[in-house]
Amino acid sequence: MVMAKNGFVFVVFVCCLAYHSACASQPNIVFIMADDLGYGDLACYGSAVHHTPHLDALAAAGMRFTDFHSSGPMCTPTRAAALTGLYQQRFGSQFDTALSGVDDRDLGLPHEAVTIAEVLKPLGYSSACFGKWHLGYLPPWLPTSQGFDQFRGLASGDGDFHTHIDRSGSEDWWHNDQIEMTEGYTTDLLTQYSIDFIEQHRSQPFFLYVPHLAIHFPWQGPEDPPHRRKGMSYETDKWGVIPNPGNVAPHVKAMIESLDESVGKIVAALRKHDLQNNTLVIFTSDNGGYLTYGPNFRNISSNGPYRGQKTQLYEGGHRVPAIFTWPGKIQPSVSTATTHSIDLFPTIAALAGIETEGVRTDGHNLVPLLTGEASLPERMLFWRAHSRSAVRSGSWKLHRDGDKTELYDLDHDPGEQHDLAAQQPERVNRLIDAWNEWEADVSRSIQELQ
Ligand SMILES: [Ca+2]
Repeated sequence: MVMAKNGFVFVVFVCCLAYHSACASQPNIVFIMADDLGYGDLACYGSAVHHTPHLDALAAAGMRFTDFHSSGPMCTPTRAAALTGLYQQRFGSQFDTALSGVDDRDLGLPHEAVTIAEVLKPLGYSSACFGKWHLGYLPPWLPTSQGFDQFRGLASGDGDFHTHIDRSGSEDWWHNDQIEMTEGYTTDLLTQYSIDFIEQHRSQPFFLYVPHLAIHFPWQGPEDPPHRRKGMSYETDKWGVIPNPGNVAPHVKAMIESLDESVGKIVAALRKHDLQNNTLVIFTSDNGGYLTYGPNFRNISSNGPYRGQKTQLYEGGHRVPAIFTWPGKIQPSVSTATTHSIDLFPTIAALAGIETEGVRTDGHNLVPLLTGEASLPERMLFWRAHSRSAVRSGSWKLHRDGDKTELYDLDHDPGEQHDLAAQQPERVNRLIDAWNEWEADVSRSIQELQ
């Protein structure tokens, strides 16, 4: 199968024999992505504040990663990478950051991009996206134009959890390509859609993508009040009703515990229909958490021992929780393998029966790692957020911002406190050369798209 659009060629080889033999055992995929959830926000990742029994149980039953990274430090970049298996920079520099609800309403993930939903469709998978898209604001940039059979949720980066009004004051609750305003708390609505979808599709392979809005602002737990009204702009008032901005934590705690309940209900739905042994559940976050926001908001999220926060390329901006659970196939364990959002596409594609060699991806198929058959080969990983960039090689991480460079040895300095750049100029130069090579490569992809 060759999927080619405007010269951006993506080739998927589906071995007929492999496809037919895989049909009977094609696993379901449930991919749940939290929003802005920090490395230290779950009890199973060290939180002493949040009660997350369902996610802790999911982690205890599967493989919990301690060195998993989002492809960007913000929402849009990681979503583009996770769904395509490619560095988002291949789609243009606008994917270095979040698509804006003011300036980017006529943009979206290019239709030339091949998403995991598009690849799974010819293999007989039903697919749904229930949650926050943030890869386009309006048709034709919504999930149903990127291979998903169904979409319910919000297109923008943030909507009121009760009124579903986006930051610009527009209604933002969609059913496929139409606005369909619906009453209910966002996390609960997405959970119910997911449960219904599992029940309706229990007899065929499915791909369920649940990009929760929690715990992105507006910081509203289920019991917090609605805030936004249609027709008002919230560009300068986008955080919700926070009586004590110096302590956002109680609102975030309610959001996290609601998210945890959602995961518990989705897993329970799989169990109810006896699907748990034929379903891979993936849980991760699209970027690290905010510790502070602007001059006022404090005590928001936790990135554990890691430096920095959302929007930054220190570890706190992109090292995130990641849990892969598949009873009988993945043994309960903790993995220190360095893994990344771009690995999700090739992993899911491999499980669906697609020949790994035919998948154009920047990531690695994690199936051998998940099943204990093989470790991952060494590789470098790259991040770019406009002028700031980072490269990871083994335990070494180089940061650049203009002429400024910083070098850290994460094995001995996970908090990125001791800059070794001046002491190791040769290593710095090697990593800069590698990064330049990577940037030249992803820039060629942009030209192919034009
Ligand atoms: Ca985010």
